[in-house]
Amino acid sequence: SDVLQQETIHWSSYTDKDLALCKKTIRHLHGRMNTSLDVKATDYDKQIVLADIKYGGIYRPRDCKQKDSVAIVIPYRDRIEHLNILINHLHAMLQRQKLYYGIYVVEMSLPVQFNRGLLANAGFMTAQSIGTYSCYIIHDVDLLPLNDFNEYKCSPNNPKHLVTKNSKFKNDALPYTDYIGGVLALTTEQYYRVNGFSNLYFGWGGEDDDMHLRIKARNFTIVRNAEHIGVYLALPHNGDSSNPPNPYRDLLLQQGAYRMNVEGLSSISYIRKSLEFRQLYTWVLIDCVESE
Ligand code: UDH
Ligand code: NGS
Repeated sequence: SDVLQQETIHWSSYTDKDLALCKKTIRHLHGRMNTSLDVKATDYDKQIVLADIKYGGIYRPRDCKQKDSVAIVIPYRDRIEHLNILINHLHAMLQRQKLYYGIYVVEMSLPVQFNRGLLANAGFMTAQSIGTYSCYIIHDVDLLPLNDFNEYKCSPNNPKHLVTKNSKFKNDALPYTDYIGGVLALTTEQYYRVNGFSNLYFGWGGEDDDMHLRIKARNFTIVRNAEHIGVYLALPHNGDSSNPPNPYRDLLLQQGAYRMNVEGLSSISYIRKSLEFRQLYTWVLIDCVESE
């Protein structure tokens, strides 16, 4: 099997101390890609350099050194086609961007309702314990970045919403100014400052707006790239019957800013049931437990 079970990764096998820092270069980039809706994971297989990806989906460029490291965290349940397409697409793009990155897919066991914020927090904690990343990108499984000038890095001063256009919305336009759904990048420090996501949003909706409240309460603003850069293709899917709209989301949001100091990353309660370093990503399975 391609699954390697181990608790630590042997970082010592990387020796990049003699390399020069990676420079931002557009030489390797494609710009706007013409990915269509009938995209398949195999469309990307030939573009990624498998030999350079460590088990767990961790990659470092060979020819230069990156001082930042990025963890892509994908809250996930039952979307295997999307996952395969996204993972292949991301490896191809992130390698062209010469980033030092790892990909973490975080899943929660049934029958508990899906909780994107809690999964993001669990992914953050797991990745932090494995690789002490400097930047975290919380990523929907069904969104493909179409312009590789959309660099998967954090902004040092403010959280960055990497989405400027999304094909799921009318005219691809973001639905409201404060919308930060889909793909959001926070430095490790920013993630701690806002106390992560709320863990209380079970079912669909609101956890991203709650995160926006937290960001605002800490006097951060949201930054975005120019409109033609953060372009995403939304892979079509039916509504998930297992992820119905959360009837409490408006109520939760009303008290969001008051709760943020005590509820979030600091209060998360879960059991890690599995950790697998798969060939193209690290897979984490958690069980929710009631917090006291
Ligand atoms: N996700 C899963 N599996 C699920 C639910 C959510 O993997 O069953 C993850 C996945 O990363 C997804 C993200 O959570 O990209 C966001 O969930 P979503 O794609 O279901 O949300 P979206 O807003 O669609 O794209 C929701 C359709 C139902 C809307 C009902 C409210 N009017
Ligand atoms: C808002 C939701 C957000 C969601 C956004 C876009 O209404 O969580 O719509 O949804 N907020 C609340 O429900 C409080 S979408 O059109 O992508 O399904 O991200």
